[in-house]
Amino acid sequence: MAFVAVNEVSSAPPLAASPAPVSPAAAPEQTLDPSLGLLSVIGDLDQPFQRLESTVTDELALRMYRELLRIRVLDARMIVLQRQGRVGFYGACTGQEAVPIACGFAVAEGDWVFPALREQAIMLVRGFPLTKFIAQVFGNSGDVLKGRQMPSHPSGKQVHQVSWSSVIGPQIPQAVGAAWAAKLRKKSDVMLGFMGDGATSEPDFHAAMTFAGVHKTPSVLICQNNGWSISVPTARQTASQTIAVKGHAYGVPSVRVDGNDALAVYTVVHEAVERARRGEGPTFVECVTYRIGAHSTSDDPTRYRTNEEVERWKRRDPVERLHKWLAQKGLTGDEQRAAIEAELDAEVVAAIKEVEPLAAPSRESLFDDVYAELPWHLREQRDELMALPPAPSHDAKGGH
Ligand SMILES: Cc1ncc(C[n+]2csc(CCOP(=O)(O)OP(=O)(O)O)c2C)c(N)n1
Ligand SMILES: [Mg+2]
Repeated sequence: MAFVAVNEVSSAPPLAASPAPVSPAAAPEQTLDPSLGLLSVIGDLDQPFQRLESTVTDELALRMYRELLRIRVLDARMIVLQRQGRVGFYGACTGQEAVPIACGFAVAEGDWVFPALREQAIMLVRGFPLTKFIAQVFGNSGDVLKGRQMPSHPSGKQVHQVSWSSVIGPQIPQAVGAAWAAKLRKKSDVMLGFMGDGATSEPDFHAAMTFAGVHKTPSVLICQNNGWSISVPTARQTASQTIAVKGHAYGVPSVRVDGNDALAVYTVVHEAVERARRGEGPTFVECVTYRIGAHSTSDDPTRYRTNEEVERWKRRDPVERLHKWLAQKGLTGDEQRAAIEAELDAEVVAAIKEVEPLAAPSRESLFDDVYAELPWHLREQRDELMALPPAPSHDAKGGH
């Protein structure tokens, strides 16, 4: 691949939760295997990295900045709703926002997204309405999925995004299968398949990578390595030097990128998407990042990781780093940021107000969308259900 990278290193020690990167002992200017180093545009890292030339325009960087701020505001509001018992569950991507946001901009309209657990924001970047997104978390009649999915498991046909996968792994072969179908049908659509570091221990990872390599599918497989699989550190998932390097065994070109650098993620993923579209096959991308919050609203991360580790990663915050980069170019400032955040927060609050009072999905709708014509036994069940008195009001309890 055409990634131009030179080695850089600062004197600070590497971040502990990240798999040990290859020390760039080689002279500057020498290009390393991109699956072993760490490609970064913004740089400013306390560990060795290779400088990547950005393909992001200032205008695109500002659009990404706004989306990063939006998902952070939205996640914070959703967690409050869950803590107040107004929704049952929410899975935030706090600390990992750069990956979904940059990927949302790297794909074209016809491409499909097969998310894992932390990429739901891609659908917002691609134009899915905020109110419908929030209605899915409430699971009420404003939800396009009619309340049938777990809260925070949205999908949107109109923005080509399937549901996030709480089951770890199956979305990877699904993405590759869909890519193969696109190739057989001679379409130019590219499939993005996401996974966490934990998912790379699943047989589905092996199946998907094998198939992608053999059939040269137009797929980009992206691992968000956030250092943890709930309470299991990445070092207990694999003894491999990096996750990206595994791609070589499958014949899939692989890249390891600074996942907290939206500019780097966009540059790498956009090139991989366009490569796939040109018929040059799949790419495997490891994005090195960190989950600042809990695994989900059902998790207490203080039981398995130290505050010190969290604080170290907060210094690599993807929102702060892009803010600083833009501010240095005179493209934003603290006041501008505060104004955007206030505007986005008002939008989120207004959307919650609009959506929360909506009624639960109608009981009758339970029987829709499976059969073109309802079989007799389901007709009987529906009639029996509809003859019952209305159900007590919806309550938000539930976990995951
Ligand atoms: C097949 C399967 N095994 C176990 C689980 C329980 N589980 C839910 S999330 C998770 C951790 C996933 O870690 P990772 O893939 O690194 O993603 P992350 O949560 O860090 O984004 C596990 C083990 C599951 N949902 N499905
Ligand atoms: Mg993980």
